[in-house]
Amino acid sequence: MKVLVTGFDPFGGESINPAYEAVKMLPDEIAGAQIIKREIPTSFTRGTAEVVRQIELCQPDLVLNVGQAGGAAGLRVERVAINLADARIPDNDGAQPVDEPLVQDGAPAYFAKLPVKAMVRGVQAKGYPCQLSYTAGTYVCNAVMYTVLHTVQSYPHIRAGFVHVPYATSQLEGKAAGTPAMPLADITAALAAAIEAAVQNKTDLKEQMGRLD
Ligand code: PCA
Repeated sequence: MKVLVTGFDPFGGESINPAYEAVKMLPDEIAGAQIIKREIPTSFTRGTAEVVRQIELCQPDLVLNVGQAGGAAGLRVERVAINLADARIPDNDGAQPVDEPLVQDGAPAYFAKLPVKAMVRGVQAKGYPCQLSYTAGTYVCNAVMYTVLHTVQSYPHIRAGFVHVPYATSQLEGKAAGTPAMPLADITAALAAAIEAAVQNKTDLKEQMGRLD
């Protein structure tokens, strides 16, 4: 089994992106699956095009895209991607789309094709903070998640989804006191636990993980 794992390049003035830093440090094999690691640009156009190119090139069985969610206290396994770009800051190409669909006449949203609850529990079982999330935002991460889920409509055997990771501790300098972060080694280990759960669980857990907000 082949797993394509991507991480974004730095954006928004940061000098690293903990997503790609952690992806880079993943082992080459998790739960018997081969891990293929790629960096993708934080760009609405180039990031989405590159991930589709990598899917066609690598022919993976499972795709997990990973991005930074600054301010998150732990990992966030994303359940939903929406057909909307509304950028609070320009991407790495200077593009700042407002209220634009990602795919003209595309489905309003897609659900992750991964056992998201099993992934949350898998990460928590290793002692790392992790939550199920019902929005991946409206920036490049959501765009990549939506594009991948749209693309795999034509490859029904490919399972796919997205995980957001918090700031690495090394990024905290100059940020407000109390900004949450995790050591990069912990982000990497937590990500590996999420991948292990995704590889090992073909169906999701049937347990309540809903939210009221
Ligand atoms: N995080 C951004 C885009 C790239 C990344 O790592 C996001 O959450 O949209």
